[in-house]
Amino acid sequence: MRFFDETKIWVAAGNGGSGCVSFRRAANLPRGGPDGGNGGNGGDVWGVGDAALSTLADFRHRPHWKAGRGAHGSSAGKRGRDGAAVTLTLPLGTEIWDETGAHCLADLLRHGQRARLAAGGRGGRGNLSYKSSVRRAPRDSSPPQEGERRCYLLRLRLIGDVGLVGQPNAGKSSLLARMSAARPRVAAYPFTTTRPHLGVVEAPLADGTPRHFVMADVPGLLEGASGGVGLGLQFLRHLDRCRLLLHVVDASGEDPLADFAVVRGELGLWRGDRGGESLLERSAWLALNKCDLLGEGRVAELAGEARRVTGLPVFCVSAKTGEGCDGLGVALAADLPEEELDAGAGDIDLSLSGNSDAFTVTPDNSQWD
Ligand SMILES: Nc1nc2c(ncn2[C@@H]2O[C@H](COP(=O)(O)OP(=O)(O)OP(=O)(O)O)[C@@H](O)[C@H]2O)c(=O)[nH]1
Ligand SMILES: [Mg+2]
Repeated sequence: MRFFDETKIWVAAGNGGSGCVSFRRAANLPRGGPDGGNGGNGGDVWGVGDAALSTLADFRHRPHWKAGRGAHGSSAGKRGRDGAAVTLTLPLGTEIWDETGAHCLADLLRHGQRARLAAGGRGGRGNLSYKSSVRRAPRDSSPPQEGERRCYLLRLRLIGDVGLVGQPNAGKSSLLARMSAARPRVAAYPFTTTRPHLGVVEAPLADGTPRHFVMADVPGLLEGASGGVGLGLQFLRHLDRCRLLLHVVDASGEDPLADFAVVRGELGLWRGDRGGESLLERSAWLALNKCDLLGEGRVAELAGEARRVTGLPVFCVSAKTGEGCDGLGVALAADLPEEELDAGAGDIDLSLSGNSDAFTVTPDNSQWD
């Protein structure tokens, strides 16, 4: 399946139903009075965050969504039925942008968090609602409102704690598979990974309590990726939310530190679409992978050199044998702050017309005081 992380959607909320103008007629009841009911409200369109999804592919195939219209009011004071709402389930980390992609309007970070994308139109008032002590037989009705129609750009920015970066074939997917239950494809050729993968890593804290964090594996970066070489830099967006970048370098390669420098260079050239800090300012650690292919002396020598040159915390691991992986997991768990990702993440209203709840009339008696 192809991975879609950006797509446009068009949403249309339902129109309100018309209010009814009618008078009660019965053989035994002359002048029965007005009895036209209000129209029902049109349905809203909602987006809701769902932790079980990881792509926007559904919306690429089906970009138009429409909620139901409100039914018309009818005689005997009957109010029309409200239109059915439509709910779009979106992967966590979906950002809702305006149509032009210039402003990010909302960010779905929590499972079940909702955003109203378009408000349904209010139903029109029927003539019953105009009846008063002085107006016994009103023939008025108010027109129903139209439902909102909006176009949004959806962008997926996956949520991970630790992002794996490195050149193709460095062993990023192997490391993710070793440390979590995720099973991304692993093979001895570059660009085995063509879309981001997430895995949950469990590692104990110093007091033995287990800590979970999410590790994100994205396609490898080549020199010139910023100019479109390989798969380019497009997937770096998914590392934007990671609190820590874990560089994975093939320690058995010709010049592991030069490989690392190439990746750092490309990270520096990436310009996020939300501004903010460059990925180079993000905390970074270095994992020298494939250490099983090197002699012990060479590993120690390389690790020392890497610490000196990069100034980063360095770990020697082998995704193949598992050596050093548990230690890396424990160190990562200890380093990650207990952060509330969803702090303050409540429901969001993006509709322009505000709440479509029924009319409220507040009498203003101040002039009589
Ligand atoms: N000997 C050895 N081989 C490894 C180790 N880790 C990964 N490999 C091998 O290296 C090759 C590439 O591994 P992947 O995990 O697919 O590499 P990747 O970084 O995800 O590559 P892309 O997805 O193409 O960017 C595979 O053939 C792995 O079996 C390791 O620790 N030791
Ligand atoms: Mg891979």
